[in-house]
Amino acid sequence: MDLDIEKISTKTLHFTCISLFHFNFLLLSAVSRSEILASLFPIQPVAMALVLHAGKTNKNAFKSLIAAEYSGVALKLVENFEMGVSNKTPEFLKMNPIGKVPLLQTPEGPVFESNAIARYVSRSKADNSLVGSTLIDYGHIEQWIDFASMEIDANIAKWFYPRKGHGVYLPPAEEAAIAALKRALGALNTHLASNTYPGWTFSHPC
Ligand SMILES: N[C@@H](CCC(=O)N[C@@H](CS)C(=O)NCC(=O)O)C(=O)O
Repeated sequence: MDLDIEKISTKTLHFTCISLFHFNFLLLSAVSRSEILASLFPIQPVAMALVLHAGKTNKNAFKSLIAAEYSGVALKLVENFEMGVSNKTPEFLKMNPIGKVPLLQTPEGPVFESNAIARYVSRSKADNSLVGSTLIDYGHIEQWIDFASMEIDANIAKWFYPRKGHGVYLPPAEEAAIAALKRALGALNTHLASNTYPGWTFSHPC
């Protein structure tokens, strides 16, 4: 994959962002059992459907929706969500005091932060191969989740949002974000040259 950052349009950027989260969770798929995790945290499968508060196109909500799809976990989006309205009601703020989405409603109470929600959803299924089964699996899973969030998503956001008018546009700041993103994608490119998926060779979980 040859990278020409200058040629990437904002549409492509948005797509890249979404794909990265997809990829982020695909990489969880290669391992077979979660024995160590299960012994550390004996988890009861969640019987009731989980409800996710977010708009239908929220990239951060895709993380847990994809994890749920791969895991066969029942997760439904709340109906009639309206950004800036639904997430500012007193009921919502009681569940997430910062008033941001996604937010997950579980039988045991709410969970916010998209990565935490994706982990919760994946772990809500007993023996889920998505969550890894050894210490090094967990290290790799956390490594790529953090990498996607901090090295890729954060730099895309610094580039994308000012261009969309959400934030002050400063050319040197944009240049720095592009350079950092290019570095991260370069590292990912190097890794993918000899690995099918970032942590290990992908095998279908079913
Ligand atoms: N770190 C949070 C970021 C959440 C976030 O920034 N959500 C945005 C939408 S993508 C939001 O709810 N914004 C509304 C607001 O700032 O009031 C996560 O990963 O869940």
